[in-house]
Amino acid sequence: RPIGVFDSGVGGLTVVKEIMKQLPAEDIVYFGDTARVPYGTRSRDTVIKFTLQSVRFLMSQGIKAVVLACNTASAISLEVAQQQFDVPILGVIEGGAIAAVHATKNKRIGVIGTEGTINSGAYERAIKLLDDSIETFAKPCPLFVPLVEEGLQDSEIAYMAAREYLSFFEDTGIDTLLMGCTHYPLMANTIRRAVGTGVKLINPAEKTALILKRTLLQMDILNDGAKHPRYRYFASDDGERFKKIGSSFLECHISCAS
Ligand code: DGN
Repeated sequence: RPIGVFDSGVGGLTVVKEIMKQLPAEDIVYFGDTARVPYGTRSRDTVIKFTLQSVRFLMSQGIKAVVLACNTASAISLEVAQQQFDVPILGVIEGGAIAAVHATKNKRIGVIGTEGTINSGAYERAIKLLDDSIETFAKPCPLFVPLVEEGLQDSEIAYMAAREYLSFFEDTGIDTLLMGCTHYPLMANTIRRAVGTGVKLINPAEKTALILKRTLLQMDILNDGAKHPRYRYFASDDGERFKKIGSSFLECHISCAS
């Protein structure tokens, strides 16, 4: 049975990429809610409603586990989703927090994400739970998502936006910056240019894929046999745009059903 991956749009493919790398034998069904993206600025209740509907769709595809690749959906609706469905459901917050706590030496971590993710305080809570002596500093960077979707992640406009948002961290002394949004790892070069090379950048997807692997292994449902996995992509709107942006995110051509 496949792993279901859900995102508000195309960004979750950065998480799919990590899952493909670390669990190369697993089939994947991806659902991007492109008709209703972005989730980042929506209310709590709406994000929960959209997430549950999307997971229900993935369940209809016979999946054995779900990854909420969307940081906003993970931050707001993970617990509710876990209560509603009887397959393991993972978000990306835990993995991101663990990786950041491991990476920091001076116990000062910055967090960036959508407004929904930052306002939820989910990353700060997860970090404090692991080590309450760590100080966190959080800043929403809403322009990064459209910049990446337009393919402008390495442009001067992106650099200006990064300088504007990330100057917030200048006097905080952070040594680690958690990229708490699916799209931000694709902008890592520009983010690094803006914060300097002394700050470690964390992509939550890497640790999330490892946690997924461990979970499947513990439940004895990890597929480590045949290496010809099947990947299927669904979007709730406009398969063409999903295909175009998704193919560049995954660095390979994909097709999509809507
Ligand atoms: N996938 C969303 C996230 O990781 O928070 C970003 C896109 C959005 O819904 N704004």
